[in-house]
Amino acid sequence: MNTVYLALGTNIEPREDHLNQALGYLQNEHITILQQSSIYETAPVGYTDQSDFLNMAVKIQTEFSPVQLLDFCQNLERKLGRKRVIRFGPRTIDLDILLYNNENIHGERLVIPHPRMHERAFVLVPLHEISPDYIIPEQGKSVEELMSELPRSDIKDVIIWKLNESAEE
Ligand code: PH2
Ligand code: MG
Ligand code: MG
Repeated sequence: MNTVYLALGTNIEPREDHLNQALGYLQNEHITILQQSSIYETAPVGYTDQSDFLNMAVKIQTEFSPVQLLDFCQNLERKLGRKRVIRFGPRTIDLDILLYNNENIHGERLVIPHPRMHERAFVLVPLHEISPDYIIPEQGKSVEELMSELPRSDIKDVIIWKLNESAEE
């Protein structure tokens, strides 16, 4: 069994429905959701002329290989109506594989750890809620350390939108 962290994002309404639908499909005979963060509202990063996102992180267990999981996630993105129009642009749902066990993967289709995760508050803040001490391979730093290196202004743009009470154990 493999332990994997995923990041979910959406900025097309109904945003919460898109997250809930994705979570529903992620719970299946090949994948078990172990933990999920609160839902955060976040200012768009990169391409800024678009609506605010809802973002969250989930910890799953799966028998899928990295590429099988990527195929699954991309199919799910299509099922939920994602159209790839602008890179970094608006989306009904984005499912990114952040971490796969402690592996470093540099494939044609997949780079793990996700190459931009360490600089993105909308990824690190939700991930920190469920796994602050996880050491990110490649960086050799914990989620907590990476988060503390981000500009304060980035962290301020990530606000709890719906608290998940069960995330804090
Ligand atoms: N995803 C992007 C680009 N910018 N900004 C926020 N706040 N949240 C995202 O999920 C996001 C983004 C590309 O995947
Ligand atoms: Mg993404
Ligand atoms: Mg993506």
